[in-house]
Amino acid sequence: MSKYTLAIIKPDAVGNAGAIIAMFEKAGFRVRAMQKMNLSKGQASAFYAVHKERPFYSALVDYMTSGPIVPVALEKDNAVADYRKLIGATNPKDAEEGTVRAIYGKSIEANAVHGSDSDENAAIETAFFFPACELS
Ligand code: FUP
Repeated sequence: MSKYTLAIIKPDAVGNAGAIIAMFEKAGFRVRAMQKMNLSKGQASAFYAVHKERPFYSALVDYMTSGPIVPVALEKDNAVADYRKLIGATNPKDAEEGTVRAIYGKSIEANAVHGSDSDENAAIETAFFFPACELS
């Protein structure tokens, strides 16, 4: 069971970063590392490399480089599963009421936040943004 997960507040939701981080904290997550930054095309392509054969890949890379993002390393018991429950379904239209994506998501692409989908990816994705951060 993972203790950490990697959240990213995406470009369209950065204006609501404070409210979204408050939702994380209210749900029991602790912020272990956080930054506001701009991704280069190369960084965004590398981060989403698992999707490179998908039709939405280049639009997703463009979107993720369209403005600043806020990656956040979060800590909680059962972090990966609990965080995915808190953010809701990928498409905000399908996300349960009260979830982050239901409240702040605008479309399947501009869906407010990213979340790691496994313990293994949580470790890889956290190291991508916070290589110097000791999380264990
Ligand atoms: P999730 O794990 O919920 O973030 O969803 P996926 O890993 O399936 O998708 C990663 C990102 O690709 C989504 F956050 C948004 C984007 N995406 C699209 O733009 N179009 C799609 O049809 C599916 C996903």
